[in-house]
Amino acid sequence: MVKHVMSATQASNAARRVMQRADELAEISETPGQVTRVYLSPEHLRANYLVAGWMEQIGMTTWQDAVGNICGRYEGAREGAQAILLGSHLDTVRNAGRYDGMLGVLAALEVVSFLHQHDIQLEQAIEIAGFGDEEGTRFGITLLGSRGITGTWPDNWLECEDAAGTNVAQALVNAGFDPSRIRSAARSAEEFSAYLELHIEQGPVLEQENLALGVVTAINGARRLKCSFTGEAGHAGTVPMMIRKDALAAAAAWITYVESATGAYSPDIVATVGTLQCLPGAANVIPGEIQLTLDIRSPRDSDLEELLENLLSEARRIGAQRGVDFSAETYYSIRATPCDASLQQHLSSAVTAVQGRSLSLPSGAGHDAIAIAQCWPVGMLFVRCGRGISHHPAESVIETDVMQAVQAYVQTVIALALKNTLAEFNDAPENEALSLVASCVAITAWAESLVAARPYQTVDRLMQHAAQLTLAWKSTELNQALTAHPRIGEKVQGDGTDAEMSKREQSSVDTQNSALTLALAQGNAKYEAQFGRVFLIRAKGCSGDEILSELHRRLNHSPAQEEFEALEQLRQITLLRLEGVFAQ
Ligand code: 2AL
Repeated sequence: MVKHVMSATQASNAARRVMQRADELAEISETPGQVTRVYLSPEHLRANYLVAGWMEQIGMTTWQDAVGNICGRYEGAREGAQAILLGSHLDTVRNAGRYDGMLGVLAALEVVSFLHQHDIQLEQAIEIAGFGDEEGTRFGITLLGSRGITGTWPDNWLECEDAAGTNVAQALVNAGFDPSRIRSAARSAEEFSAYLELHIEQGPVLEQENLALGVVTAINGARRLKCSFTGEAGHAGTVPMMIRKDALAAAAAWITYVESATGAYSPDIVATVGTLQCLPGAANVIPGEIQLTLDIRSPRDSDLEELLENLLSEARRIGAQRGVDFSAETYYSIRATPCDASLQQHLSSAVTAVQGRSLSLPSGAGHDAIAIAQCWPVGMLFVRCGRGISHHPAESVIETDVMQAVQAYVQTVIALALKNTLAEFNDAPENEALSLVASCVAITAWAESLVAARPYQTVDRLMQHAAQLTLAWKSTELNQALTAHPRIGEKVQGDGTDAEMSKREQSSVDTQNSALTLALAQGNAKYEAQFGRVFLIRAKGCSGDEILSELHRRLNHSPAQEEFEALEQLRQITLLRLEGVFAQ
């Protein structure tokens, strides 16, 4: 059975590559010595080009979509399979750090690199998106990349202007895109089963807990309110204390209440009075009016609403006690984005396996996952960053944390992408069960016997029975099976599952080495003249030269010896393919 765990050495190599690539991406900036990369800029396109190159090195097909996201696909065991989408963004704030967004894209590349290196094709495909805009640095509107994929760009976005007066439509044209085609970036619901995003925490919780990784429960919902306390201004020297209507004293009482009540409510809800203006603002005048803002955030909308109601009624109570009016108006509101429970569970078990325990925490910052959650279940993995600093050149992560992050990411993706194929095989109607194993070998009777003996308790039992059945094969079965095995060294034709499998198995002879191709063609011709059928060998894992020398060795066989050998090779190819179908 294929072993799908990333070793410490593999993870360490992957983490080193992630750090190097983050440095390489950081060089692509509009301001030398700083990192600033904004949507639809020449730097955005250069970053896309660089990332596409990395995607192609690990067997992904790539494309830049109609809103400027760079996308790659690593095919599953069946072409056109539903995919798990991994992603984050490649744009930055001005004078940014080098990990916010980029770390998620680079770690996703390491997940696919691991699959590619080990020739693992999962039940589901893996796609990676490097989103073009999450931060909203250029146009003041955010999540343009991820909302391109969900197809939810509001109509008026094309008219939004940057500081130089260039609108989104013109910027698209300048960067080589067609504003009338942005809808074509949208993906349909069935294309993805889930979205995962790895991101730096951008806060201090993991560092305090001395942990490299955490699992996000939800991206906080938020409200911002403009509040005012209106009392009565008066002479600071003449108005006695007992009859004052001091707006600042009321506000001060309320601010301390906001702090204590929020702290007591629950550990993951936060509220902040971040601005305060005192009118008329003179040393010798009793404050008549206070304008302030309240920012409140929670991973649960219901908690946010309950606490907010409590805070506002306390403000009114304090005001009433002091003869001061209180009013509040919401000017910004976003609902919480809960992460999918099952994705959280998958992430938590991978994190526990890697670092001994898992910690769940909400995200205080916004992410592409907010947009994606409108269409697909989302899960997020947080990586510790130094002192919680982000949106700043001092943003940092450590390589050993990235190592653990990549290990947990690989484990999660593989667990998600491997459906329980045995259960599916046991329960499927006969024709579906047949088609699941049909591509292993073109011997219908074998597949029928395998299906007839269902259910199997374990994959091992299924493999044992399948192997047993192959022992009955004779020359009739061999000749039947050969129809599905292209000659070694010839370009594999067709696009069915068996053709795909042959192509992968024979990848070592799919080469520009014309001497090898010629020698194989000559050997094949000789073999066919001698034995009357195509030369068959279990090609997976063999180099082109090894295959050629086996071909020459087997030309010395007697017909009976060679039939025995060819049947043995056919058994091996079949069982290897079957193992691939039921890999877990
Ligand atoms: C093949 C094939 O399709 N897969 C494999 O391992 N060998 N074909 C062949 N002629 O040996």
